[in-house]
Amino acid sequence: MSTDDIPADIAALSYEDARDELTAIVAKLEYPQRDVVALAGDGAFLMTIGDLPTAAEYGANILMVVHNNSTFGQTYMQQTNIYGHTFGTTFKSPNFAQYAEASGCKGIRVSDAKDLPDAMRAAQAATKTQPVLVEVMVSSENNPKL
Ligand SMILES: Cc1ncc(C[n+]2csc(CCOP(=O)(O)OP(=O)(O)O)c2C)c(N)n1
Ligand SMILES: [Mg+2]
Repeated sequence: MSTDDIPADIAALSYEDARDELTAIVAKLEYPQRDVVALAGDGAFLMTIGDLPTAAEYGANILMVVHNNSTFGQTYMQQTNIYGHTFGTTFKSPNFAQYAEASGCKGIRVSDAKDLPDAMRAAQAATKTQPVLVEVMVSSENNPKL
C-alpha cells in the first residue's frame, strides 16, 4: 500500500512535531466536503491526544492514522547510531482504537498488514458520520540504520 492508495483531498503528516492532528482538524472544519487524512507516529500523536474528543465534539470527521510502535522511533534510532545505547525512548502506548471509541470516534486497530486496505476503506466510509482513528500496530525492531 502506498500513499497513492489513500484517497484524500488533504493530508497532514507528523512523526516528530505533533502538528498533524491539529492541522487536519482545522482543515476539515474549513473544508468539510473534502476527505482529510492525518498520519502520525504514536509519540507525536500522544502529544496532542487530547484533541481527538474535540474533533468529535465539533464534527471534524478526519481520518487519523496512528502507527503504534510504542517507541519514539526516530530518536531511538539516533541514540542507537550515535551513542550505541538508548534511554527513555520506549514506552507502553495505550490502545488508541479504544481511546478513539471512548472519545466519540470510531476506532479500528490493524495488527496484520493484509487487513490494512480493507480497514482504510471502512475508515474512509465511516468518516461520513464521525472522526475515525486507524491504529496500525508496527514493530519497533525494524528501525533502519541511517
Ligand atoms: C514537540 C516535539 N517534541 C519532541 C521532538 C523530538 N522528536 C523528534 S522525532 C521524535 C519521536 C517521534 O516518535 P513517533 O511519533 O512515535 O514516530 P516514530 O519515529 O516512532 O515512527 C521526537 C520525540 C520534536 N521533534 N517535537
Ligand atoms: Mg513511534
